[in-house]
Amino acid sequence: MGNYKDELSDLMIKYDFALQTLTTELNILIKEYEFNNKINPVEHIKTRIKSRESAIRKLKRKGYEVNRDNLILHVHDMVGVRIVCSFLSDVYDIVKIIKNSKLFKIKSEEDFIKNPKTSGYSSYHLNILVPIHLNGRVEYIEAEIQIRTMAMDFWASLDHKIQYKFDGEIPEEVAEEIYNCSLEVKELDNRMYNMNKIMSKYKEKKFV
Ligand code: 0O2
Repeated sequence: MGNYKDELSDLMIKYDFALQTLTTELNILIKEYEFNNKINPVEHIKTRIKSRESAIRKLKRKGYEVNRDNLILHVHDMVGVRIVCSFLSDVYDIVKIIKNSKLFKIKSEEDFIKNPKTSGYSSYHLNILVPIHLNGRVEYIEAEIQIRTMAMDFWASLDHKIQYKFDGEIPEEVAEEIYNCSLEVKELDNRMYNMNKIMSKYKEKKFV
């Protein structure tokens, strides 16, 4: 394991460079959007590099041997960004501006809002490739961006705590209850979305 950790040192530096590039580009894209549209779609952004220990756990959970190649191939969220928005419509606007960025390449995307996971988890996932400049050449590093509303974020952090508490073996009645909560989160997001539409109608009137 000691050797494996040493092997990973250069990778961890690349992840760090990718996260810095990604964060800078995201901040620019979001500021530009705010300037053009006079709204603040983002509540907060969280970034992290997945720890080596967590990456090893993920590889084992997926049934892969723990080595550098498998980490690059099968752990897609070593570099992770979570963008938390106020309203559902903001989530899709943020997805659009990221997909329009000239800097990133889009690797894959999954809309767990339209198609939630069986747990009830919902969020929009974009897996992108971020260019980093190293020793005079460009290398692309994968990163996962999760975009969700505050209500979805509240649900996901609670669910994460529950999964941790039961070590993934969640009792049936708890799983059922957390799933039911996800339906209420969905309902709340829809109500907030409609309320926001009504509010913008009033805002328009005020400025006419
Ligand atoms: P952590 O601790 O948040 O980093 P992939 O990354 O695509 O190789 P996976 O698990 O097949 O791995 O992909 P998926 O399903 O897109 O999940 C990636 C991340 O989404 C997870 O990372 C979680 O952050 C989040 N996620 C997915 N499903 C759930 C869920 O049911 N509940 C919660 N709370 N979060 C979820 P990690 O590494 O599992 O966890």
